Formats: sequence, structure tokens, C-alpha cells
Amino acid sequence: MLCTASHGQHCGGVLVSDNCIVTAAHCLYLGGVFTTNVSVCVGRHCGNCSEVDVEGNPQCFKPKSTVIHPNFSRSTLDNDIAIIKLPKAVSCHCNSVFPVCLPNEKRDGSYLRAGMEGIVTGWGRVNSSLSRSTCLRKGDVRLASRNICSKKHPDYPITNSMMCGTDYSGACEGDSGGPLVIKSKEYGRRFVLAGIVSWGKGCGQVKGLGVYTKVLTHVNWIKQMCDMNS
Ligand code: 4AZ
Repeated sequence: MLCTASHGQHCGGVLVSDNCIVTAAHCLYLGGVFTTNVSVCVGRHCGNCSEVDVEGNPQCFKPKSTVIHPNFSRSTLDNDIAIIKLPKAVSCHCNSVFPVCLPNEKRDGSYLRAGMEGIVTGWGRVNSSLSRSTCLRKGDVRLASRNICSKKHPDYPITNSMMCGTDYSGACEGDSGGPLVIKSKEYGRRFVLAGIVSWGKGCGQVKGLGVYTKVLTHVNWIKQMCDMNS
């Protein structure tokens, strides 16, 4: 959970190593400037930002540093991805705090595509209600083709670094920066990070498509920024 003093619970994020979080770049753009003034709570399930609990679960941190993708576009939200480095490693509460697997082009490229079923998670707005969810929720998302997605969003380009998914039980405001994961075919119960919640037109519509940052495009950049050896 990403919190700011002015917005409270603001966005989601996802742990990719023991000290590195991936989120959406637009989550760090507030009031017209890029900010590092956020706090990150790992392992929170229910609760809000004011319940800050420094050690234990949730583990809350001020970022050690943040990196916005150099090609992030504020107008099109192309490359909507950013890194938050934590000042120290999180402690593994291995059922609730554990890094997700990054996709591998060779292994996962062929199935991270239209038709696959994934799961999006966050504390964002619950459909038809203005309020955010107090507890982490999940929704089912089926990946959709770029072609169909472009038709749904004629006013904005769907770029190569974006992917789309059904929005009926998908993401909404406040879920941005959070993960869209797909169960790995080859590794049993593990989840692979397919997308980062980025934008959309409305929420929860039966025929709507939400837009995600495509993680496959950015795996090498993420590994570099998080100092992860392949
Ligand atoms: C948002 O405002 C947002 N239904 C994120 C995702 C979607 C809509 C809005 C997709 O952060």
C-alpha cells in the first residue's frame, strides 16, 4: 500500500525482491510534481494509512530512493512504471509478504497474451461506490488483445508497453500501481507479474477494458534498477 500525507491510501505496488517495489509512475506524480514523499506499507491487508506500525506487519517504510521510467509520458501514460527502493529488506512473513516472480520472455511470453486469466488486487474503489476498500480485494481479469483495446480507447494510443484486460471485476481508482498476476504454468502455485494497473475509462463495466503497463517490456529495466542479477 502506497500512502501520502495528502491523499491517504493512494496506490498499490508490488514487491519484486526483498527491498524493491514496482508501482506505476503516475502514482509518484502528485500536484504537478514527482514526489518521493510517500510511505510504503508491506504486508498490510486491512487498515488505512494512518495506522502506521513501524515494525512487524504491516512493515512501513519511507523510500530510500525512487526511479521513474525515463520514457514515462504524462500525457499518454506510456511506460507507466516506477521503482521504489526500500531502506532495508522486508522480513518475510512468507504467507503474506513474498516477492512475485518476474516474467521471462522465453518461458512466459507465449502465454501472457489475450485469453489468459489473471488476478488484480488493490484497495481501490469498489464498483458503484465512491469509497475505497478497507481490505485488500481481488478481481478476475481476462487479458484482451491490443487491437480490441485500441477500439475501446480511440482517444488514447494503446502502446507496445501496455496491455488490456476485462474490467468487469477489474481495477478502479486507487488500485493503480498494483499487480495483475497470472498463475505460472510451469511453476505450480507461483504467480508471475504480468501487468501494473495504469488507467481506464470508468470501472466495472461489463464490456470495459482496463489498461495495464506490460511488465514483459520492462523486465530488464526492473532487474537493473532493483540490482537483481538475472
Ligand atoms: C485509476 O483512476 C483507474 N478500470 C485505474 C484503472 C481503471 C480505471 C481508473 C480501469 O487509477
